[in-house]
Amino acid sequence: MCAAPEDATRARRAFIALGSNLGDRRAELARAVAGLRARGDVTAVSPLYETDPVGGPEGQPAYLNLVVELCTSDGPRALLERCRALEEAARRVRTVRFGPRTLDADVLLVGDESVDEPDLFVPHPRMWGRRFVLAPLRDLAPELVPAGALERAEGEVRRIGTL
Ligand code: GSY
Repeated sequence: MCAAPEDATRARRAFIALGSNLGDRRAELARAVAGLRARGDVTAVSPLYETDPVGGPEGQPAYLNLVVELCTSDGPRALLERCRALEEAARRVRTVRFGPRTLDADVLLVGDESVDEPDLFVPHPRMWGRRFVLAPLRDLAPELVPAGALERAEGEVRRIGTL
């Protein structure tokens, strides 16, 4: 439970993953974090990681990844809309599936809610196998990452500081 400023009853702890491997990656992430902060419900930003691409075409550039924590009364769909707006603002064009992108924003967790809809799954279905998600998530919320999950997950990650 998180203490929300205006509506403590509906506020939940939520986590959004951000990644970029095209253009000025750090600037893309900084713009996205600023966009999320505009609503006033961001409570923490993880350290920044440079990460090997998982999936997608061979030879993609490395990603920068981080996780943002919110204490929010927004539900999963409202958070998805915020993520999509950030991706649009970054002029992300979907070409190759899992290919390079200026910005990827994914809803990971929203309190203990589960959503299973055609365009929205919460918890994010692939998060438990991806080190680029679990490493920054563990920095913010170690109790949410099961023992051994980070070690079993795919992809090398290097913590490179903060945004
Ligand atoms: O799912 C998010 C986009 N993405 C990433 C990413 O953000 N980081 C790394 N390291 N690999 C990725 N593959 C995909 S798809």
